Amino acid sequence: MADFEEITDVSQLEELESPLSLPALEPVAAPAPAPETANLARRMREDCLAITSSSGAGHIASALSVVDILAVLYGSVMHVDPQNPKDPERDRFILSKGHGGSAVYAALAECGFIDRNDLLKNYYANGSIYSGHVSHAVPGVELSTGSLGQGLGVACGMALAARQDGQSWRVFCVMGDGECDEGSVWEAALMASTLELDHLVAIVDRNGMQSFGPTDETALSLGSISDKFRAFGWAAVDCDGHDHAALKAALEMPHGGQPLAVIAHTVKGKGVSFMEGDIRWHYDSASKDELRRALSEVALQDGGFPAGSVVRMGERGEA
Ligand SMILES: Cc1ncc(C[n+]2csc(CCOP(=O)(O)OP(=O)(O)O)c2C)c(N)n1
Ligand SMILES: [Mg+2]
Repeated sequence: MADFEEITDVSQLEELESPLSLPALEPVAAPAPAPETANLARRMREDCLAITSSSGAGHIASALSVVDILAVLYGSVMHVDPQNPKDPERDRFILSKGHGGSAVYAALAECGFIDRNDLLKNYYANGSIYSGHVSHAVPGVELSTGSLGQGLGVACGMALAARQDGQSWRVFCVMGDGECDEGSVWEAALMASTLELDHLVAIVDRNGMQSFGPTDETALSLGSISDKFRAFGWAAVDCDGHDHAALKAALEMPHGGQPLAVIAHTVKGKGVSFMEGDIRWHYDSASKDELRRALSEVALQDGGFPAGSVVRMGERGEA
């Protein structure tokens, strides 16, 4: 017979004897099942926080912003094999906003491409393959990036190669919204629609911030990015970038004959309350105390985030 202090599960309450008179348990609606990738995202957040904090590296908020996008891609959309990272038939992934590289390493570690302990020990160390901006020296990484605006052009070349070789693999390219200020992004976007690169999916991490503040106040005004891609001849869709079911549906949307742009509305620093939307965390990394607080919040996130937890750009009064 369990004592009240030993109760760890609601079902054990029935085993309790009086004199404790407990109120009848109200029937509650069953929670929506957690998407299979929510657990992966939680582990990735923990890895990103740990490696950036222990090494003193920056860009943790940029990594947390894309964790859910990468968890859905690696966990349920892309065809990739950790045992065979160079499989010629694999889908290709490019993180064009290379400063968020810790999120890619975390995905690769959690999916078995690289050794997690090796990553935890050597991230950002002198001579290590795990540089802060993502490096193709790491198994599973297709392209080193960091100079913004380069990834989409390379992704176009890959998608063209897939089609010319009669292959069915796809290319996924994640860009930042601040990165979309680069003219080279729009030159590549025009090329993709001109060549009808339907193997290509661009994902924009629309967190509304870049390095020094909000995108529209500190740099160029972006307005509706999906409207811009449509005007450039792409299929385009907006979605909540932390809702895994919405992301999966958007990434798998039929887009016959055209490249697809998914505008994922996100929160920079998502998952750690004191990092969300605070520009400090573009460059800063968590102290030991801050890391402890952050990890304790993330530990509770196995079920993912409720749908609609992101304020859409249009609702903030932007076009
Ligand atoms: C060509 C180029 N210009 C400037 C930078 C410096 N820089 C690094 S991150 C960053 C902001 C990027 O913002 P965004 O693309 O929105 O990514 P986020 O950090 O919000 O994920 C800038 C300007 C760079 N890396 N490359
Ligand atoms: Mg941004």
